[in-house]
Amino acid sequence: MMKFGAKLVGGAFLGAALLAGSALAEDASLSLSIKDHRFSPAEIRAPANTAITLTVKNLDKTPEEFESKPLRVEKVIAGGGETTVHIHPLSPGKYRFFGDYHEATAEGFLIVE
Ligand SMILES: [Cu+2]
Repeated sequence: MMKFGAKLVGGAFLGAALLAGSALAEDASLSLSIKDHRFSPAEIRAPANTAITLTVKNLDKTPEEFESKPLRVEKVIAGGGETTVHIHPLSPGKYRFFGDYHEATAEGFLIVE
């Protein structure tokens, strides 16, 4: 009985240590701008299995909505404003995003590799 208890405590301690370790891992920081209703750069790259902090600056005077279905993001950015998008660790792939208010021109891809 005691032996089992000790094992359980040890396991919980290891779990907590692993959680602390992953929380300390560096996020990948990316940034892009919107200008004339286009993303610049229109392709951004990030490492797989890494949390991403993406800063989106809207250099236009009109608002834009940064949206991505595969990334499950939908965020309005005021004209001249910026926002930060937190993206969970991803598998390798090509993830599309777009400006919902100017979808004809505002399109880009996050390439995870
Ligand atoms: Cu939308």
